[in-house]
Amino acid sequence: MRYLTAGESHGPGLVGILEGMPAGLRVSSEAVHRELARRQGGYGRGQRMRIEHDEVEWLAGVRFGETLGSPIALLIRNRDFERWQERMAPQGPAAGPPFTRPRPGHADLAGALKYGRQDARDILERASARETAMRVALGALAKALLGEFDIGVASHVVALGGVEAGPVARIDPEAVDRSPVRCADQEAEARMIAAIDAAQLRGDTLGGVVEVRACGVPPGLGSHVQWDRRLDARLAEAVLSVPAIKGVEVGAAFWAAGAHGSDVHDEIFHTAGEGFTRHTNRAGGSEGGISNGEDVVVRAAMKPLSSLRRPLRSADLLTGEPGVAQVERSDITAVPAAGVVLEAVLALTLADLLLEKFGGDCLADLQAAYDHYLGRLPK
Ligand code: EPS
Repeated sequence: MRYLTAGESHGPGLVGILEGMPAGLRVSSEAVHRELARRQGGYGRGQRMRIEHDEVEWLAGVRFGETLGSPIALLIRNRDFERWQERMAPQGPAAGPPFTRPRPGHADLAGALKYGRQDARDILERASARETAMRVALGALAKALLGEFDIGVASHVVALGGVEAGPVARIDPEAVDRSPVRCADQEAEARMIAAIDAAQLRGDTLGGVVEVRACGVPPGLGSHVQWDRRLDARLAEAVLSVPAIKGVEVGAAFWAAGAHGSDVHDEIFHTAGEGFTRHTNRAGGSEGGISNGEDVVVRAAMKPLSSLRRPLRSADLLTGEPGVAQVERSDITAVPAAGVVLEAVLALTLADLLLEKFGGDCLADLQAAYDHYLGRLPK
């Protein structure tokens, strides 16, 4: 399964194509819209989320609420385009002042140099995190497929603006979604909100760390036999493909790097009828690049957003003249929303790995292969 997206932040809309989804999966607008609404929330978002009300239009690949096996094409219109029609017109004369003082940390400068553009808006419109709306829509379809196999994906914020949440044994997804910062630790939540308020007053932005977990993942997704089939590699690629994510951790990797092997590795037990079990999951559900039947646990580090109301020093793209970066409207933090995006990309990756192992052009074939495999695993 693979997907592509297109669309500029203030252009007419976002387009997504998902190829390889088996036929016969029930997919609903409600399920997609629920995910899109989750992504639009979170304390610390800016004005833009009051303008948008993301909804999909089904363009291809679905009939009467069921996938056809053909590529699925979706459209999300940008409501803000109404105000940007001249400045983002696909045809006609150039309008609006160019964006020439690049923001440190954004794609503005590197992209303008690479693509030979005189106006960094040609870059920043696509480098915008607006694009993640479509990934969440496609991810909702991947979640629907995983749901048929009782695989669920959830996330929570474990750090924001330097405030760390205490450990949680199980994520209650509904409680997390009720939290304005999507944090399971209420005491930390209050301090995160205070940190966002303080950053707003300073005209600054905040990053953080999000944990994403997939439960119900069978042993056997990914493979040790080739570098690009390793589960850890596939997870890392997906996570790092999300804008502003600069770091990834599978399981307790950074702690494990400083610990003894005897304290790190998850001992193996066997119970008749249940099969192999673990009492710990420091490996994050992956050993040798293969899922081991435990929850897949990934953490992502998000840098603070690079659009600052109190800008950093920069130099003009066309003249080199020193000054400060151009100010663009933005969010103070998008860490809570990033959790929803990370769920989507993890779901898309796991759905892809599921199809890689079990194949199937229609859901019934996939289910038969899956059941046969589970039946042959020792109990
Ligand atoms: C973004 C800047 C803000 C965010 C936007 C990402 O938009 P605007 O420039 O219109 O105020 O709100 O995020 C979204 C639109 C979204 O849907 O998440 C940026 O520069 O990356």
